[in-house]
Amino acid sequence: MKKRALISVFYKDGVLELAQYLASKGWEILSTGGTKKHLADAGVPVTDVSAVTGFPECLDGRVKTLHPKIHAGILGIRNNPEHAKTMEDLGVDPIDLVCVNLYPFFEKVQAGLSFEETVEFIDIGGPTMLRSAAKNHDDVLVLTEAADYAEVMAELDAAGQDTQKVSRDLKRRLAGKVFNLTSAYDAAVARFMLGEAAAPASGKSPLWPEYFTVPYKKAQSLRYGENGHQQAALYLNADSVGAFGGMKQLQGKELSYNNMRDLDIAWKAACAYGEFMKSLPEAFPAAPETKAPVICVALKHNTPCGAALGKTVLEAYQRTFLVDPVSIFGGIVGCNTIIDATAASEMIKTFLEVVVAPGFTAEALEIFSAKKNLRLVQAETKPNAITETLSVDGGILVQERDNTLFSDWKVVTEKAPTAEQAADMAFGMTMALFVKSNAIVVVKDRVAVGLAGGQVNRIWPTEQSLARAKILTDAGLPCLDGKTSTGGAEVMISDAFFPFADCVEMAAKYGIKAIVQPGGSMRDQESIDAANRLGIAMVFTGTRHFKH
Ligand code: 93A
Repeated sequence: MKKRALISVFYKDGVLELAQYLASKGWEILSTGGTKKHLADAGVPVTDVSAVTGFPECLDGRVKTLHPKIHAGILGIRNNPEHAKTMEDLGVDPIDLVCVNLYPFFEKVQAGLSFEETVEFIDIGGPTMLRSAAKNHDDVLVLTEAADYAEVMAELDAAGQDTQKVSRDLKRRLAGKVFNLTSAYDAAVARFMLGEAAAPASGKSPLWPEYFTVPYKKAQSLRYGENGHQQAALYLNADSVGAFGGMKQLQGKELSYNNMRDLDIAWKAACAYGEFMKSLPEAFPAAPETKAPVICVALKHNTPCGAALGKTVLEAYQRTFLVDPVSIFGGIVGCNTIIDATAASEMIKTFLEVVVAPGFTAEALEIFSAKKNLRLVQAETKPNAITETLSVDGGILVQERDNTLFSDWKVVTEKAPTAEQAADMAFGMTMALFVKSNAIVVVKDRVAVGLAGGQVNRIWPTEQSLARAKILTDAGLPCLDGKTSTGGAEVMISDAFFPFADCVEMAAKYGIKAIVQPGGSMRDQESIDAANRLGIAMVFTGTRHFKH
C-alpha cells in the first residue's frame, strides 16, 4: 500500500523540500488548508485531510484533523492483526509519517495580544497528532522541527522507504522530542492562564505557588559548569518570558555557566534600585533619588563587590570601581543605562569578564572591540520573574521573589535620619538584597563603601564593612556634588535584625550616625537603647532580606 504522510505546519520552512522528496518516492501527502495550498502551489500533489475524514475543516479551523480516521490511521499498530482488521473494517488507512509544528503560542504570549486573541493560538489538533504519532513511534515517523527533515530523508533512503526499518534510535529520539515540546507548550499555556505571563509586571500572582509550572526548554549547551569537569546547559522558560531570554551577546567569548549566574544578579541589581524607588513607604523622609539616576554594580562570585549611583555612567562606574579595585578584576559589571564612550574607555582599563547594560553607543562598541574576550551583553528585558527556584536533592524549592524593599518605615530612636541619610539607606538596602547573609552595607553619598556578607554571624561582616568603609572614606570620596569628601560614612544597613547591641556599639566607634534594619529581634530594645545612648538614628523596615 502507498505510504502516507500527514503534513500540517505553521512554519513552512523546509517543508516543501520534504514533501517533494516524499512525493518523488511515491508517498501520498495529506495536508491541512494553509499547508496544502503552500505545497500545491509549488506543484506537489496533495490530498486534503477533509477528503480523508469526510468532514470539512470548520469552526475557524479549530477542527481540522481531530477525527478518528486520522487518529486511528496514526495509532493503529501495524503488526497487530486485530488492529489491522479493525482498521480495514472501519475503512482507515495507515498514516506512516506525521510532520507538524504548532501554532506559535510561545511567541504570541509575549506579543501583547488580548487574552482572547492569545487563546486562539493554543494548538489542539497539532499536539494531538504529535502525541498519537509519538506513542506509535515504532510504526510512525514524527517530525516537529525542520532541523530533523534531512536526517529523516536520509534514513528513509537507506531503509528503502520502509518506516519499519528506520532505526529505533532515531524513532525514539523524534518521539521523545514530541513530549518535550508538548509538555513545554502546555506548561507555557498553564503559566499564561494562571497569570504569570499575563501580568509579569504586577509581581504577584494570586495563584502562585500552588500551581508552579516548569516550562523549560533547552536553550544552549554550555562548555562546562561551575568547574571544568561538570557538564552544563542553559534552560529557559519555554515562552521566553523573563530577562534572561532577552539577553543578546554582542561581543566576546561564549558566556560560561558562572558568567550567566553573575550576569543574572548584576542585571537584577542594576534594575532593582529604580524599581524599588517607585514604591517607597509614605513615611520615607526623602524624595526618590533623581540627582544620580545611573547605577553601576560590580559582581564577583555572585556577590556585589562595588556599587554606586552617579549622574553619568562614567561617574557611577568610577565610584563603583573605587569601592574595591582589587575584586573587580575579572568581575562582571551591570549598569541600568546605555554605556557611552567615556565609560567604555574607563572600563577597558581593567580586566572585566562581562558588561551588561540596556545598550551601548556605537562609539562604546568600537572602544570595547579592542578587548576581544570581554563579553558585552545587551539586556532587552527587565527582570520579571515572580518566582525563584533552587535545586535540592530530588526536587526544587520554589519561592516568591524578594519583592518588598520596605514594608514599613519606623523611626525607633530619639533621633530621626536626615533626608540625605534616608536616601543612602534606600540605596544600601537595595544592594543588601543581593549580598549573602549576614549582609552589612555601609553607604556614603550613594556609594556602597562597605559591602560584606556570607558570614555565619553578624559581627564579622559588620567589622569588615565598617573597616573597609573607613579606609575608603579616609582616602577621600568623590561626591555627587563634584567635591571630595574626607568625612566618614554615616549610614549602615543590615539585611536582618541585630540579635544583640554589639553591632550598634561597633558602628558608633566608626562614626555611624544612622542605621536601618528590619527589626524583629527579641532584644530589639537593647539595640534601640544603645543607639539612643550613642546618638544614632535607627529605622526599622519590617522586612527581612536573608539571602542564604
Ligand atoms: O485549531 S487546531 O487546534 N485544530 C486542528 O484540528 C488542527 N489540526 C492541525 N489546529 C490544528 N492544526 C494546526 O494547524 C497544526 O498544528 C499546524 O500548526 C497548523 C497548520 O495549519 P495550516 O496547514 O492550515 O496552515
